[in-house]
Amino acid sequence: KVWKAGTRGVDQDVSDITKSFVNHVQTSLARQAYNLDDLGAYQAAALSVRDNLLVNWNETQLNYTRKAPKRAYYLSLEFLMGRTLDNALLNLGLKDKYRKGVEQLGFNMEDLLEKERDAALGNGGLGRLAACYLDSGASQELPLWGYGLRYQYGIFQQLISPEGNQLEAPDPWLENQNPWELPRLDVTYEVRFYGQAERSGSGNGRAAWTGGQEVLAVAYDVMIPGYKTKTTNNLRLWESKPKRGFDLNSFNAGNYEGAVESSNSAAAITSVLYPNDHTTFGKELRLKQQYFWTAASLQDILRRFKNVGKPITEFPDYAAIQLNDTHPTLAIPELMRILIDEEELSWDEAWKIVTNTFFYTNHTVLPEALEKWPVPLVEHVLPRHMQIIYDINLYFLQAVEKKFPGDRERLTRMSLIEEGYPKQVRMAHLACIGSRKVNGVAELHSELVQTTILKDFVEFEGVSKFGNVTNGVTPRRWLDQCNFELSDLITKTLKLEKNVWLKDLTKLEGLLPFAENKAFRAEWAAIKQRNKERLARHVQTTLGLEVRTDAMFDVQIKRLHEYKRQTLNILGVIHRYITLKGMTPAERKKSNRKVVFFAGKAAPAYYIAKLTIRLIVNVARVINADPDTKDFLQLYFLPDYSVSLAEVLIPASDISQHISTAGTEASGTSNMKFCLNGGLLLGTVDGANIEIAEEVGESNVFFFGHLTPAVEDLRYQHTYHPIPIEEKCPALANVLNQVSAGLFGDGAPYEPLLNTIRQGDYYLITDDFDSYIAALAMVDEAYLDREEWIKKSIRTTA
Ligand code: 26M
Repeated sequence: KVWKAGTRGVDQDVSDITKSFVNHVQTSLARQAYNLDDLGAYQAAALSVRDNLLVNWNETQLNYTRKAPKRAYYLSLEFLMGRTLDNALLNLGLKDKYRKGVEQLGFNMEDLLEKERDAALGNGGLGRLAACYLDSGASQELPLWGYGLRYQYGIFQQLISPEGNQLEAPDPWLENQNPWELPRLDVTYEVRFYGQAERSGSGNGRAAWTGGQEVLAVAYDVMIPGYKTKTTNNLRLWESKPKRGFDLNSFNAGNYEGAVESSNSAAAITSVLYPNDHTTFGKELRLKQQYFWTAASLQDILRRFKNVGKPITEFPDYAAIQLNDTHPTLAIPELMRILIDEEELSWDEAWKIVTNTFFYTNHTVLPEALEKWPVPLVEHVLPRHMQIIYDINLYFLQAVEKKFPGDRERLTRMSLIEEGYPKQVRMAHLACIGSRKVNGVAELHSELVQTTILKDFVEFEGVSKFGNVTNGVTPRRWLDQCNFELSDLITKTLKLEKNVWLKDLTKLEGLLPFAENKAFRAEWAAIKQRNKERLARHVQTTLGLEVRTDAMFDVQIKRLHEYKRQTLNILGVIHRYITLKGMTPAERKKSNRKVVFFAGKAAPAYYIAKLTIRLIVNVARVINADPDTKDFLQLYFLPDYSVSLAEVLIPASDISQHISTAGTEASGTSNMKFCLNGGLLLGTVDGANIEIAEEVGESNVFFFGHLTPAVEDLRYQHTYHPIPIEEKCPALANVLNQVSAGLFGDGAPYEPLLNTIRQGDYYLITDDFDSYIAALAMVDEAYLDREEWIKKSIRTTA
C-alpha cells in the first residue's frame, strides 16, 4: 500500500462540474453547448471525469516510483472492460453530482451512459476475469498493472439473419475517439520477428538473433480507478506500427506495393481480437500477437525495474508476472533470451530468475483448448526462442530421467515437444515448468488440473507448487452499479457504509435474519420486479418485442459451446412446450409462467454452436406466436451479448442456468454475479457452482446430473455399449423427433446438431436429460411458493 488506507479521491461541487463540462465542449470537442447531442454530452462528461482520474493516476504512479514496491503484472490477451463512465463515477463517488450537473445543462444521465460503446477486447469469462481483477487490484490499493493489446476491432458484433443464423460484423470500437485511453507515443519498443539465430559457439549457450522484420510497439494507457480510493492503476495496451513509415528502398525502386507491404503487416498484428475460445489453430498472426505483446511488456517491466537500481538477480523481488492462461507463455523463453543473450547471465542464473517471476493460471482442461504451436512455425517466426525451448526441454527431461530412471513413457508424456507431423510445442507444459506457482480457478478444476493434464508434473515437482484460486467478480460493477436499488436496500439494512460492505462481502451475511422479515421481503421482491421491467423495456426498445414481466425469468447467457450445453436447455424448452400443448386450458392456468432468455456468441467457425443459435431462434418464433401457450412460455434469443447487456439481464433473473457436463466448466463467473443479485442457480455439480452451494446451502441451489467421476465411464459406455435413445430416454427421443419432423420449420438443417446427441453424445445430454427435466419441475414448484422463493433469493445474496 502506498497511500494512507482509504484516502478519498476528489472534492468537486456541481458548479465545478458544469464548468468543466462546458469547457470540454468548447475546447476539447470544439462544439457549442447549446446544440449538443447526447453523444457529444457523453464525450464532454467523460473528458471531465477523466481529468479527475488523471490527477489520481499521476499521483499513484509517482508514489509507486518513489516507494518502489514489489509490483504485480497481469498479462492477458483479453480485457473485457465494458463501459467506463458509470464505473468511474461510482468509484470516484461523483455520480450524484454529475447527474445534477448534466441535468442542469438539460441532459439525462442514463441517456448519456447509454451512448458509450463497450470496450469488448475479450471473448468471455477469461477476459472479464482480467477486468474484474484490475478493478479489485486498484480498490485494494495494490501496485498492479495489466498488459494487453489494443485491438482495432474487438469481439465481432453478432447479428441474427431472418433464418436465425449468426452473422458477424466488425466492431470498430475506436471509431469515435476513446476518452479513456492516453496515447504514449514516447513509450515505444522494438520487437523482432523471423531472421536468423546464430549460436555463439563458445558453449555458453548464447546466441545472436538478427535480421527479419522489426516492428514498433506503442503504449496506450487506460486508467483503472479503485473504489473510493485515490489509487488509480494502469492498463497498458500495445499497438503495433511499422518501425519506419515504409521501406524507402523499395519505394525508390518503384515498388510501391512492396514498400507499404511491411507497414501493412506491422499494423496487422494488433488489428483484431481472435474470436475463439476453447479452440486453437496454428495461425501465424496469432503467434505474432502473442510474441509482440509479451516482448513489449517484458521490455517495459525490465526498464522500470532497472530504474530502481538493483542487481538483476533481485528482479523477482520487484516483479511478479501472472500469466492469464498459456497465451503469454512466450514470456518465459523471451525472459531467458534477454537474461542470457543481452544481460549475459549463465543459464542457471537466468532460469532461477525466470522460475521465481512467473505464475501460471490455467482456465480449462478441455483437450482441444490446450495450446500447441507447430515447431516449424515457431522456428520460422522466432528462431531464437525455438532454440531456447529445446534447451529448456533438454535440461528438464534430464532432471526427470534422474528422478524416474528408465521411464521413457513418462519422458514422452512430459516433454515440451509433442511428437508428430509436425512436432508441436505444448504451451501448458512450458508455462508450468517456467512458473513458481500454478493455479486452477475453482476447487474442482484445480483438482482436475493436478490429476489429469499436469499429473506427471505434480509427481515430479511436488504438490506444493500447485494450488487453487477460485475466481471472483467485482461487486462494485456487478451489484452496486448494475443494481443500485438492491445495493441501496442492502446498505440501509446492514446499517453499514456502502464502501465497507462493497469491499468486504462477508458483511452480506448480516442480511440473513431479514429473510424472515415480511416487509423486507416485499421490498426485495419489488426491486427484482422493477429489474424485470427494466429488462423488458430494454428488449422493447432494442428488438421491438413484448416481454411479459409477470413470469419467472430464466436466463442462460454465455459463449455458445457444446460443453456448456445450451442444447440441453433448448431441448428442455421444447419439452415444456410439448407438455403445455398437451394440457387442457384449465391445467395450463395452474402452471408456472416462464420467460426463457438466451444470449451468447458462437465462434465464427463453430458450426454446431451456430446451429444451436438457429434452433433457439426458430423455436422462439413458433412458441411466442402460439396462442395456446404464449401466456405461459416465452422464449428470447437476445443478439450481441456484451458486458452492458449482462448488466441489464443479471439483476432481472429469477433463475439462471450453469449446466455444463460435470468437470468441463473450470469455474464460471456469471454464476457468482447472479447470486450476488438474488438470482438462484440451476446447475450441474461443476466449477464454482459447488463452492457457491457450500456457501448458500444446497437447499437454495437446484443441482442435477451426473458427477465428474462418472463422466469417463459414461463416455466409454456410449462408445462400446450404445443404447438406442428411444430406450434410454424416451422423452428426449420424442423432442428430437419433433424437431426432425418440422415442428419448428424444416428439420433437415438441424440434423447435424441432433446427430451429435444421437451418436456419440460426448457431452452426455442423453444421460442428464431426465434429471434436468426433474430439476426444472422442482424449480417450478419452488417458485409457486413465492414467499419461500424470496427467502431463498435473500439467502443466496447473503
Ligand atoms: C485460443 C486460441 C486462439 C484464440 C483464442 C483462444 C482462447 C481465448 C480465450 C482460448 C481460451 C479462451 O478463454 C477460455 C475461457 O474463457 N475460459 C474460462 O475462464 C473463466 C475464467 O477463469 C472460467 O470461469 C470459465 O469456466 C472458463 O471456461
